[in-house]
Amino acid sequence: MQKKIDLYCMAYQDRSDRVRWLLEELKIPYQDHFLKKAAGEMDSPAYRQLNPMGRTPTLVDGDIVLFESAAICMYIADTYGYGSFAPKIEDRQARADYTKWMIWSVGSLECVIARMFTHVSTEEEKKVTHAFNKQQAEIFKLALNPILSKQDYILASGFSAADIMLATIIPGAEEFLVKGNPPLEAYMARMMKREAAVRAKVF
Ligand SMILES: N[C@@H](CCC(=O)N[C@@H](CS)C(=O)NCC(=O)O)C(=O)O
Repeated sequence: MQKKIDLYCMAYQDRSDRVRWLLEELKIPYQDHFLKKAAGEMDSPAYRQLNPMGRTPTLVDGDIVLFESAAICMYIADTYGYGSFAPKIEDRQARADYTKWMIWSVGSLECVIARMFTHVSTEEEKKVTHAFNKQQAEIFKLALNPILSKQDYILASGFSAADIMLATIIPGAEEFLVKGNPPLEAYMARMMKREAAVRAKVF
């Protein structure tokens, strides 16, 4: 029997959500390990061996130890879902698009969404941040809307780990990016209905 994968996390809806969802899609046995930051469990020498920064998620699959959620998802998709959840290298256009969206989800989308929640201490800051959020959402729409208006998934080849990355990150900008934007409302509704996402308690 395949040894269970160990997934270290803080809660269901932290950045381990995307990893858990992908594991559920692929029906791979895994064990959650919920770490209590306040109790110092992310600072223990044993955990710091796995993740020197003391952050989550971290994945242990036999001799493979990985942190960084997009990297973990790429590893799982290539190892257990190659050709379906990750396009094959020889499918050059699909693989290039897949890599682009996997990196974009964290490198362009999530880091800006994280910024949307800072600089809100004063009324003046809130105004500036609100304008920033609206402006950034319009830029994201330029990338996402043309594709999601014509197809159900971000890749023409079908559902992939890239959809899991996007659908776990996009809700962070719900008010600016999803609400009143039909292609993304429909996309998120499709994603939220996936049985594996429900089992992984993503939404
Ligand atoms: N870019 C990293 C972010 C990792 C991260 O910041 N994780 C959060 C939980 S979602 C964390 O560990 N926070 C605890 C802390 O910063 O001390 C990834 O995608 O895995």
